[in-house]
Amino acid sequence: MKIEQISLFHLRMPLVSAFETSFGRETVRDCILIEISAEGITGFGECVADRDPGYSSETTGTAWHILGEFMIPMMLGKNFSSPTDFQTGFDQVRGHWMAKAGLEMALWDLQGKAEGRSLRLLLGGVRDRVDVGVSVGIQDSPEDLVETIEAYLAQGYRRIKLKIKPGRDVAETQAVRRAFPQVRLQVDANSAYTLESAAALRPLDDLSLLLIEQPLFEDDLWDHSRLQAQFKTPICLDESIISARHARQALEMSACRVINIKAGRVGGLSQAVAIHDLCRQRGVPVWCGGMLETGVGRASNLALASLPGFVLPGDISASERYYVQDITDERFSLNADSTIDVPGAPGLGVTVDLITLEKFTLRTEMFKI
Ligand code: OSB
Ligand code: MG
Repeated sequence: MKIEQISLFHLRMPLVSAFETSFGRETVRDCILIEISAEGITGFGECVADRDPGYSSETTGTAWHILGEFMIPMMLGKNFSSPTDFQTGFDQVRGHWMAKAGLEMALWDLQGKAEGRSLRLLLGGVRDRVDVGVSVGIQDSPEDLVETIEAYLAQGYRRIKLKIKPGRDVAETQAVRRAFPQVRLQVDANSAYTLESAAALRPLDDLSLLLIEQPLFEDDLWDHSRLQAQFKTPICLDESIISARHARQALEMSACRVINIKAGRVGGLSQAVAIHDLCRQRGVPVWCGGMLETGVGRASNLALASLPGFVLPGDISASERYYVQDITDERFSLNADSTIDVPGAPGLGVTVDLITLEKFTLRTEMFKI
């Protein structure tokens, strides 16, 4: 298919409630929606880089720059037979995984629509509904946290992830464990500790957590392996894993026992599937992470999480947990068994509502051959 036109939309969407992590507090979520037109078909992709470089070094600004100056000019007028082609074509662009992943997602959507097949089928998914949980931001007090979780459990979520940071970790997690002795519970530090300061997390090892996510800095693979040796709870890496090579190296040095896979963080769905395949071969459990996506990125996450190696619940919650108004006509809702249905329509299986899109667009730019 010949790529004829690509449009970028910088979106800013108000969140239902503030989301606080070790790197900051967000009340709105920025992303870039990418629209690719080829031979009468339109595909959409979501670049998950946020406004600030808190989670990763990429931002909506860096992604806009790399897309507009380099990647889009390289793509316009070219024939792409599959998203995998695109990966090899962009080998010479270093880094900028989220920018790449957003473009690649739009190509998957295009391919699925052209072939009349869902992304789930294209990727080799085996489930039509996936196990999900909710990621709960840092609250004002342990009591507030317990109350917030009570409400999510009442909605049907059966796996809870707590965001933690130094000083807001052990007491909070203990309070939640005391209130809900049976709940599937895990914590995420978003790189807030060093090997030394992580000693404070020792008491977490006695709380039957599913895992401890990304305690140390992104580039601390080696220190994660030293920390894992001190904990019986599995360490799960998020930020540290930016490619299948990193995943292999992390596993070979026992830096983690579980991997959180986010297509945005690793340069796209093809790489996400490659990490899934590697982990599956080695019997390492994986789960699908989230970046507070709109309906577009959520559809992609659901398709990815339908692959057989995704054996732990994903950070994929119902649309209403994130946005009052989303940009897709489809709203994702939670089933009674803490699952969400994987879209079955061609491509991502979602329709972008252009009026809502315009409402949340801060700036837009169109590139044509
Ligand atoms: O570390 O998993 C993370 C959101 C934004 C950036 C990083 C992370 C998160 C989440 C939310 O935990 C997951 C979701 O989309 O529900
Ligand atoms: Mg994380």
